[in-house]
Amino acid sequence: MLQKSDVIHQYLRPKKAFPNVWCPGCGIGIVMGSLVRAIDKLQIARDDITLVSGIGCSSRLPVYLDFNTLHTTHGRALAFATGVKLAKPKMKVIVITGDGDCLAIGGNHFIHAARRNIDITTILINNMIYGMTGGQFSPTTPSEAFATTSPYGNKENQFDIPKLAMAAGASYVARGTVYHVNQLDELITEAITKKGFSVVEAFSNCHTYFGRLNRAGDAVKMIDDMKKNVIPLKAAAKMPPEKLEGKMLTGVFADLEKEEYCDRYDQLIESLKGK
Ligand SMILES: Cc1ncc(C[n+]2csc(CCOP(=O)(O)OP(=O)(O)O)c2C)c(N)n1
Ligand code: SF4
Repeated sequence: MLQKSDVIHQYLRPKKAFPNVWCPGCGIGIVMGSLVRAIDKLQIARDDITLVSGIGCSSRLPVYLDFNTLHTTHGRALAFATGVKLAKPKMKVIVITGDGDCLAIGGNHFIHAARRNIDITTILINNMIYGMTGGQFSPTTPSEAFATTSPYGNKENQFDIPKLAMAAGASYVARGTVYHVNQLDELITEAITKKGFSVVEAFSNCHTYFGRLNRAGDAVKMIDDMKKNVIPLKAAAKMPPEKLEGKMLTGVFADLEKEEYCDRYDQLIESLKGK
């Protein structure tokens, strides 16, 4: 029987795509493992899955996996994914995106995909910086944090991804980290099975840029800090606000039953037949 850690090898494109571009210790590979284990657990046929990404270190992920894959332009993964889903409503469409890709240039697509509640799963890898282009600040870079474009500290406020996704209309919203791998596997599994727009924020480390510029340490230190700074939502509900200061909450923020966009579109077509 395959070990849990070996499952991923069945789904790689070893000859075509390797060696990979990621820095040693980057958390994006951990997210890739979680995604593959979720798909393997659900036993979805490869041909029934399309992975769509934009541009960025996070967005390289689908390149290494043997599914239908679309590596598109920066920020536009959700726009392409919407097209795929409308053309092939039975397809499981999964978007892999970074905080810059999804929330800066792609922010418009993100809120409107959530507003429509279209049946797409978005895995948003949040490393709080633009990794691929050398460490510019992104919409999730904390206030006063350093980036190559904020040498005196970032003067903008950061998005809270779960709150943004919920306010915009997503039906499933969760946050996990690359330290809490078993939980991340479960969140991604639930998101894929959920009908409607589902979002999993996967908090990850970019030690090469965020870590170095903010003296947050190497990959091991940054991942270890996730263990120390994270509180599960259920535990947080019983804690006083002062104990939650500076902590990150993880778990399922929303799991709602809402009408889905492709279904509404089908109903419209049905109602117009013969008219
Ligand atoms: C239209 C356009 N604008 C800008 C870029 C340059 N660019 C490539 S990746 C990237 C940022 C990636 O950051 P993020 O999405 O957070 O992913 P990460 O690399 O951190 O995983 C940018 C600005 C581009 N390729 N195309
Ligand atoms: S630059 Fe950062 S996000 Fe990109 S591969 Fe390296 S550690 Fe990962």
